[in-house]
Amino acid sequence: MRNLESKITKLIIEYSLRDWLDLTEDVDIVIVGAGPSGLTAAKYLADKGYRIVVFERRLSFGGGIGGGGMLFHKIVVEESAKSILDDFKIRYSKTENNLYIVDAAEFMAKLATGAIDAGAKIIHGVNVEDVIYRPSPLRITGVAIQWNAVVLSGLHVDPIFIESKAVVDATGHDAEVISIAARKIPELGIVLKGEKSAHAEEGEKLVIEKTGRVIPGLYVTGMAVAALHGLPRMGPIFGGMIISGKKVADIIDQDLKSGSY
Ligand code: 48H
Repeated sequence: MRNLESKITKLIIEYSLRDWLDLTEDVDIVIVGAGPSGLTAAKYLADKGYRIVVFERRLSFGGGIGGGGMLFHKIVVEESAKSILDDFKIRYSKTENNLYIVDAAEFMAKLATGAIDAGAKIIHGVNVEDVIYRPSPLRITGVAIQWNAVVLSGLHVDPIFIESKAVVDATGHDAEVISIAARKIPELGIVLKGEKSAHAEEGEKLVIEKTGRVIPGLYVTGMAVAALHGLPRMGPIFGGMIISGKKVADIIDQDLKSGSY
């Protein structure tokens, strides 16, 4: 080995490939999207000992968190999600309405740190462009992935595959994974209703209520729940997102333990 440049290159390729080789045989759950719901699900599932990979197409964490509310750098969280803020050591100011004000940058940084510290692997710049399915019994068994840089380039390059026991659509407003599965595997019978206009209380309540398994092997959390079930949006209040992430983690855990996933 000659110069430092060569050593840098060798180490990056060698250690990245080690991780990628692990992903070909060692993933329990693929989470698509490193927004609030995906990161929360990643932490609680990793805490339970599952091998988690989060694929995020951007080179950042937090999804819609960073924009706060119309770029004002705070977001709001309800009392019901306080224990999750505490689990992630996220600081807040409590207001008289039992609403908590959180700094957007701290929220996304600590959600990501919590997921990573629990053992979840987060890989940036990777776009999930399709799912893997098996017909009998009909179920989702993993994802097809592509570098997002390739997607943005418009080049025709085939994806590679990552298998898992469960795939979580945490892609936000467009419910991208479910939308692909609905379009390309019509026998799944998935109908995406599309998100409704704002009704914050209803949106928060129903997103949590409808979080869960869509079809065997495929789960939904966060705003993707609203897109799937036709639920109202809620604006920059995030209790529903993180409670939904925790709930999907609990449901997947139950399903995997009972073998009914
Ligand atoms: C890889 C992908 C893909 C893909 C998307 O939008 P998010 O923040 O999602 P949630 O549901 O965790 O949180 C929603 C919240 O941020 C929000 O927008 C709210 C509460 N809105 C209310 C309102 O009224 O507007 O994060 C999703 C992440 C993003 O980082 C995407 O880049 C990523 O998923 N992503 N990554 N492959 N196919 N699709």
